[in-house]
Amino acid sequence: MKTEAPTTPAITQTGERHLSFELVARQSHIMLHGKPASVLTYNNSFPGPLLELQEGDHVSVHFTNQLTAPSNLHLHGISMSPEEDKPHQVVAPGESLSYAFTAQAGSAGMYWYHPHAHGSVTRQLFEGLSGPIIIRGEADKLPALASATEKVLVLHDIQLENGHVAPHTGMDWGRGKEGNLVLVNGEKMPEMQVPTGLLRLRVLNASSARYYHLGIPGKQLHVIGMDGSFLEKPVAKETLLLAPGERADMLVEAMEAAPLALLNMPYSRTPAGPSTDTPAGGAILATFAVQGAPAQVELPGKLVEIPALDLTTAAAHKTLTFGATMQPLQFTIDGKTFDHCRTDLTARAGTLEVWDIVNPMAMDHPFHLHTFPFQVIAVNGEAVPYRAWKDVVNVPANGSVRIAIPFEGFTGKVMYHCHILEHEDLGMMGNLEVL
Ligand SMILES: [Cu+2]
Repeated sequence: MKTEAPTTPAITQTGERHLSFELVARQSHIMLHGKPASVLTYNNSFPGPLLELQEGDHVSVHFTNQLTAPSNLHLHGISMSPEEDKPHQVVAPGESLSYAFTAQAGSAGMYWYHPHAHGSVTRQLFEGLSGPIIIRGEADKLPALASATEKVLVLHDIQLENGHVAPHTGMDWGRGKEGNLVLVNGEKMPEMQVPTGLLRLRVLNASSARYYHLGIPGKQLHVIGMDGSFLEKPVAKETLLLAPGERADMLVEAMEAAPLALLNMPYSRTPAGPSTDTPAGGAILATFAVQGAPAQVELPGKLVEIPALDLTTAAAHKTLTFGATMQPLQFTIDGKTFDHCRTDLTARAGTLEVWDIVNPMAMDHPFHLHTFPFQVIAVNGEAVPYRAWKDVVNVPANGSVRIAIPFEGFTGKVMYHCHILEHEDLGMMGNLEVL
């Protein structure tokens, strides 16, 4: 990343770190892919600056809205009190608001921040507002990871017309707009110099609707983390699908000085809709110029312990069903569009719940829950063979996903919604109250 957010660190006598970050949202005139562009930024940076934390840190993020419209800040995936997440509260132009949390033990992973003012999330994010957060923990100190070359990759597509961000068409609101300019850390197809050895790629899908189907020809992706946790041990994959809002932490064995290309492979998230713009052989997202003498690489073994959840102890079993209406175009969960004041679901603090999220539509929808990380148990009835703490899960078209959620640590009202932001703004969101 090019920039880091201005921080005010303070270390207390007990050795605890208190970090305070400043983020200012504003319209900025920057260069994108060699052309002047008027976009929205945090701290004049596209994407926003990396907030780098350690488990145990006490963090406060001071947000100032210098846009001409209401906005706010959501610290996506962070397990924090609903009273501090406060996505229902908007910040008027010229006003500020602070968000505080403690980076919990076991929360080492990748997170991000973006606006969450209902009705204007899509456009504010599509026009540029997003930034990455990384929390580091004990597993980051394992020799294999400490010696790896780490690259943080923020994937954010955009579309420019005469130096301004192109508007949404009617079809964009239904399908989710995919910008024709796919940027990695604000650059089109950047080339990064890396030494031979293990390459650690930490990828954030900060796009409003575009899916990325990641692959590196000739290499396996050794996935070591997803969203808000490490996996217990690396899981080798040929390709990995990253829905909007999801993050992946992957190791690549770069033993020799030979270039590597990170590709976006074709994937159809709307079987009934128009095909995507990705060519059959994939589109290059970024390249890595690997340099140096041939290196021996060793993948890490055990990373962390993720508890297996005993589903027989679940206090409740809920089913959530996605839907839509055409006139007017709205998206629904359990037949309802979002109502700020309504409580759609309740859960008891200290209990485990199992949710089946059912998608009868001919289009994928990524499901996101605030504050409470969950484990994905099964996708389309097929058990997931590894454990991770997730906050976004893709629910395939005409499919379903089973998740298990321990409601630990906090009470209050939190949101759940589709992370295709057009759908969220058009109603595909609900309120859960944990009592
Ligand atoms: Cu959706």
